[in-house]
Amino acid sequence: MLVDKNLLESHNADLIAKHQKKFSIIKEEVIGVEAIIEKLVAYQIAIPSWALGTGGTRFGRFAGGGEPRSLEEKIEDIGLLHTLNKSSGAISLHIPWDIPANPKAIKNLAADYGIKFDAMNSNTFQDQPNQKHSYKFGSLQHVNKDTRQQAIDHNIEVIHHGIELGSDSLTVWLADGSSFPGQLNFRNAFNNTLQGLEEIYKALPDHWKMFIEYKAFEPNFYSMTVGDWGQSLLYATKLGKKAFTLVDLGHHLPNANIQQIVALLLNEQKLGGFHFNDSKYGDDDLTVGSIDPYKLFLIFNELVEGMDARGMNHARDLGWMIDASHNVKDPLEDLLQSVEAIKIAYTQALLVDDKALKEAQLNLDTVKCQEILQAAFRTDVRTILAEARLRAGGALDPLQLFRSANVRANLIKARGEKTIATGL
Ligand code: LRH
Ligand code: MN
Repeated sequence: MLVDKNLLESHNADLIAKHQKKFSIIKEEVIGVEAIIEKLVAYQIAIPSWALGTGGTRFGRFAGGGEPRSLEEKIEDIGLLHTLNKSSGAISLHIPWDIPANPKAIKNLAADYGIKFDAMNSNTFQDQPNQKHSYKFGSLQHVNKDTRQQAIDHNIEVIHHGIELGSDSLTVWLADGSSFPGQLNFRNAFNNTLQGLEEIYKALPDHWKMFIEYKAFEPNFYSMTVGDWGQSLLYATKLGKKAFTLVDLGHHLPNANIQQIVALLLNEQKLGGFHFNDSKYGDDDLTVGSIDPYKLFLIFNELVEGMDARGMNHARDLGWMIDASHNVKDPLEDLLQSVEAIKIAYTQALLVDDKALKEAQLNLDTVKCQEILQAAFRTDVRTILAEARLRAGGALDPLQLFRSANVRANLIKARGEKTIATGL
């Protein structure tokens, strides 16, 4: 066990006095703090199985050591995150990077760590060894019917892996598109893709959801066949009630108003979930909240307002997943920071005085609207998160305990310097 119970308890014992002093102050200031803590304890974020090792770019990859060598070790690492922050209670697998050799054993191992299986991810953006048809020119959009059928069959295979593990959703992200004008017939690409998605949709068990993930560019740089929220919504609407859009924060053109997109997708009841990360330029897959935490807060403000307007359960009714890639940070420390940033933005959004905001909006009092929003954003809610963790049996300061327990050094001792995790 990388962080055992005694280590966690002595860590909390060292910090408890200072924490309780701070908590006694903020609970006087914040209205409904108990209800907020209840929501925080229930709010779990799925960790991507493909982001537990060091990522890289086409210019280089600098492995950090002690990376998981198997799906079992990936679940162990997520188990560690969950032990520390009691907020990482799910894993999102990517097939074929994480095909479970023994699904039953994997399911039991995950259960031992309190980990559930969130959305399954298919992969028709890489060619596997001995694959009959190449995805170089796309998958479901492909001009060749056999290539399209191969991609459909793969997605159905992914659903079967998910059924064995207890997952209840499939994320389809397609790298399909074109890189030069004239290369692609957009209408045929759309119609082929829709037809393929319809075949996959038919294979979904009744209670499953399908998430259509859109992306503005990369790896195609002229058009993407699921290029923005409108196209994803078009597919999801034509497919049926089990199909939804998936918003990856890094998949937008510069300055896109993601919070407005989220509000409208919720209004259409076609928002399925998120791939949280942050970015300055493109699909940078950086630590959540590391570049623009105000944007993240504004997105959660729309989420809380829109979900409450529809009586949705915050923890259960949308897919909450991280999708990041770590080039210069320790992958586990990066994920701890991302989970914290997501829960900070969620808590600040819960602090927004929605009644006063709606009144100010109706009074066209723009100044007051901003004051109400930023009062919530400028509230330091970290002590409320720490209290929620403490009540859930987690660490008061996960990152500090991760370091004081020498977790990375112990992982390197156990696994070696040069181990490479499957994934991005
Ligand atoms: C594409 C994407 C998609 C995954 C991949 C790992 O950029 O966001 O969600 O399949 O990253
Ligand atoms: Mn993604």
